[in-house]
Amino acid sequence: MPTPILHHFDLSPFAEKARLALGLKGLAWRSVEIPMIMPKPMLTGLTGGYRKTPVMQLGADIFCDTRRIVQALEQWQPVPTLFPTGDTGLGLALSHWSDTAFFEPGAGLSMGMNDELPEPLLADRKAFFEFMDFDRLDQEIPHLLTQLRAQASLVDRQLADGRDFVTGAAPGWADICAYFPLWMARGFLANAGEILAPFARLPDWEARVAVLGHGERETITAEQAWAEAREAEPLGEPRVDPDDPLGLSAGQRVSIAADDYGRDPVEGELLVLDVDEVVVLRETPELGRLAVHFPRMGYRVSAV
Ligand SMILES: N[C@@H](CCC(=O)N[C@@H](CS)C(=O)NCC(=O)O)C(=O)O
Repeated sequence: MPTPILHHFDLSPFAEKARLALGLKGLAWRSVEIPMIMPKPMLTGLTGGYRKTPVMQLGADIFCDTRRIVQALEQWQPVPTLFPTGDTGLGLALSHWSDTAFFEPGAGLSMGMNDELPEPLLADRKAFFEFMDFDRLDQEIPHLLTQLRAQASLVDRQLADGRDFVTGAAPGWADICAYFPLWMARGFLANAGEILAPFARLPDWEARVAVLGHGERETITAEQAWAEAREAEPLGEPRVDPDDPLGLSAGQRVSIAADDYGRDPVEGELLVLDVDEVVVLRETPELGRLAVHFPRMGYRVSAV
C-alpha cells in the first residue's frame, strides 16, 4: 500500500479518529496541515469543494469523510483489523452514533463554554455547524451536558464487565468512535474532569485507546501533496450499480454533498456508485484527473 497523506489539523476531533485508525494499523503516513477555517484552497483544490477535516489522499485518489477513510484503510491493510470481533456492520453503524449523538453536544459545549475562541473561528463555525443554535448556546449548556453524559455513560456501562475495550479484548473502530468525543471534551472543556467524573471506568480505557498512537507520521507540504496528485492517475474502474434507485450511469455528471452540515457540493463524472461508496472523477487544469471518494451514507447524489 502506498503511504497515505492525511490533510488535517492537530486539534480536529474527526482527524483524531483517522490518526488513531492509522495508529491501530501501525501505518506510516504523511501529514499536511490544513487551515482550521475557510478558505482552504489547497484542500478544496483536491476535493472540488469539500472542506471538512480530515481528507485522505492516495496519489490522485482523494477520500472524504472518516466513514470512507476507515473503510479504505481496512481494505488496503486488513491486518490488524479495525473490527476485531468481526462485527463490521455494527462497528460502522457506530460512526453515526459517535458523529451525531456524542459529537454534537461535545462540539456545542466546546463552542459555548469557551470564551477564548478567536472571532474568525467562531464566525466560520457559526456558518458551518447547522445543528447548533449559536444564539441559544448559553441556555443550552445544561442540556448539552446531559447529552454528553448520557453517551459517556453508555461507554462506561459497556466496560462494566472489566473488558479492556468496547467490543472485548482487542481495540477497534468501536473504541475510536467512542473515544473521540471524550478526547474533544477533555481537550476543550476546562471542567471535563468534573463533568465525566461519575464514569469511573473511562480514564483507564481512554489511556488504553490513546496508546494506539498515530502510526508513523512525517510532515510534508501541501505543494508536495499536489505534486503527487499531479503525477498519479486515479485507481479504479467504473462500477455503477444498475439497480441503484437513482438510476444514474457511469460517466454522467453528478453533484455530491453531505446531508448534515458543510454541504459544499462536489461535481464530477460518476465513476463508482454502490451502497457503500460514491466516487466522481474530476478533470482539473492544475492537477489533471482526480477521483474523489465519499461514503454513500450521509451524502446526497444528484444528476447535474
Ligand atoms: N462526517 C465527517 C465530519 C468531519 C467534520 O465535521 N470535521 C470537522 C473538524 S473536527 C470540520 O470539518 N470542521 C470544519 C473544518 O475543519 O473546516 C467525517 O466523518 O469526516
